[in-house]
Amino acid sequence: MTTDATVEEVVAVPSPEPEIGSKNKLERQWTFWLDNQSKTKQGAAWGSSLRKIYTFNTVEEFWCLYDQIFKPSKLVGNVDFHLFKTGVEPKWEDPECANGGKWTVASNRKANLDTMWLETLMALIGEQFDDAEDICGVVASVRQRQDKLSLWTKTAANEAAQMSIGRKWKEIIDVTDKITYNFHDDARRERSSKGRYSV
Ligand code: MGP
Repeated sequence: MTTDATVEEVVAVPSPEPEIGSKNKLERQWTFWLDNQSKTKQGAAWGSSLRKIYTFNTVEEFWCLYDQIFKPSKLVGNVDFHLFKTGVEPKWEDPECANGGKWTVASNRKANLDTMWLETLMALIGEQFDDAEDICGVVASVRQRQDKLSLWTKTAANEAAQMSIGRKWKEIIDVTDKITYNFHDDARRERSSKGRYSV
C-alpha cells in the first residue's frame, strides 16, 4: 500500500530527458494536475491543494509520466488526478468549463480504475473523440468509499455533442452500465444535483 509520501514525490516529478528530434508529437499539449485533499486543513477553500504538475506534448513523455507516477491505484486517501488540455484549469471557474459538465463512472476496484483511466488518457491524447473540441479533460478521484472517473466537457447545453461523447467514452472504457451527465451549474447550486443526460 502507498503512503502520502508518494503524493509528495508526484509533486517533485523530474523532467523526462529531452531527446530533440526523436519524439512523436501529439496533436495538442496536455497537462497533468494533482489535488491531494488528504492534507488540506478542515475549512480550507476548495482548490487550495490543486497543483499543476506537468505539461507535455509527446507520446514518449506521456508514457514516462504515466509509468512513473500517474497510476491512481498507487495512491490512498482523498486524491484527484487530472489530465486537461493545456490552458484549461480543472475548475468550474475556468471559462472553458464554466458552461460545461461531466460524465461520471464509478469504479469499485482499483485495477478497474487504472484500466479505465489509462484507456481514457490514450483516447484523449490520441484524439479519438469526434467531438474532441468539446472535451476539457478527465479526473480520476481516489476515494475510500468509491473511486470514480469524470470526463469534463465544455458545452453542457449541447445535448447531441454530450450524448456522442458519452457513448464513445463507454465504448472506450468498456462500460455497459448507464452513466450520467451533470451540469457544473447545477452542482454549483446543489451538492447532489440530478443528472441531466444518461447513456
Ligand atoms: P464534487 O465534484 O462533487 O467532488 O465536489 P466529489 O469528489 O464528488 O466529492 P468528495 O466529497 O468525494 O470530495 C464536491 C464539492 O467540492 C462541491 O460541492 C464544491 O463545494 C467543491 N468543488 C468541486 N469542484 C469540482 C469545484 C470547482 O470546480 N470549483 C469550486 N469552487 N468548488 C468545487
